[in-house]
Amino acid sequence: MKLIAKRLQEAKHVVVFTGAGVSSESGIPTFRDALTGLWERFDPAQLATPEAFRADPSLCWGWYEWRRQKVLQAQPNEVHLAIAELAKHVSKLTVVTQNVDDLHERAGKGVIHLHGSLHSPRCIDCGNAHEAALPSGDLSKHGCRLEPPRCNSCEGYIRPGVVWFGEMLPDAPWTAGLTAADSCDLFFLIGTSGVVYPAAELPLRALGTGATVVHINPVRFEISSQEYFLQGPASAMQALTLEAFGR
Ligand code: BJW
Ligand code: ZN
Repeated sequence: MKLIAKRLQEAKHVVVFTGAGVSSESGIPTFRDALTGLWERFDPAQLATPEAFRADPSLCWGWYEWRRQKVLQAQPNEVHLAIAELAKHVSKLTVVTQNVDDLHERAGKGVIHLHGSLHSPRCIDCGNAHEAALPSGDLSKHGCRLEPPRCNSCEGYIRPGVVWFGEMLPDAPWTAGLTAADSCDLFFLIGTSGVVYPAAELPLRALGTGATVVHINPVRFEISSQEYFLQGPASAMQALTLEAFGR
């Protein structure tokens, strides 16, 4: 902790790269954790691909609206807040997230969304943005079907504004993520299983340009043999910020 706190004090550009583990303490389920992960109960191929949406729009839309409602009811946790606080202490902080919630923003720090957002639905046919109304219908349990709204321009179905498997990451966030990873001197990887590409390339890019990479996760696994590993929940980020900068 002391060594990493010192690197934090000296860093010119810090990148924080987050995954579902960071929002788990706000009550948002991760994807792959045993027993609690979203995909313990649902097959991603049935919900998180464009083919799945076209095959059963109501099942897919109902699942995403259930998740969007959960996010709207959730609050940023101490990790989101610690990351926002860190921005006040370092010369430059870029937050890159795979998360599709808005908890970093609500904690006060703008982020690069690699995998889109639950809050920016669009037409599956013409791509027009659709204003997200408050979720409605019976969303009491997950697995409920809900007919998606229709596009005002072409009558196509409205889809969630997230990036599904087999889809390209949106250009601007992906390029911004690469630029940040290539130009930082300290890179934190927090609460992600690191199995989804191309996002999982970012810590390796940072290592490749000589940055210090710090991995925080309750479950130990390596992304290379060169990163520092802090085993434990994402709240280690709060402890690090305190250690480096005090209150
Ligand atoms: C805590 C904690 C606490 C818990 N504190 N930590 C074969 C090889 C390589 C690649 C591929 C392949 N086959 C297919 C691909 C490509 C594919 C891919 O990567 N697949 C792999 C899974 C194999 N990628 C794509 O398709 C991407 N596009 C692409 O490649 O385009 C090019 C292309 C185009 C056309 C054809 C082919 C290629 C797009 C990927 C989009 C991913 N989208 C999702 C769903 C978003 C929508 C939704 O929300 O439903 O994004 S997948 C899902 O995983 C979601 C997440 O952002 C992403 C990452 O998950 P994350 O955040 O890591 O969560 P978990 O649950 O995995 O991990 C949580 C971690 O937290 C765990 O480690 C816990 O221990 C930890 N934790 N509590 C700290 N308190
Ligand atoms: Zn349309």
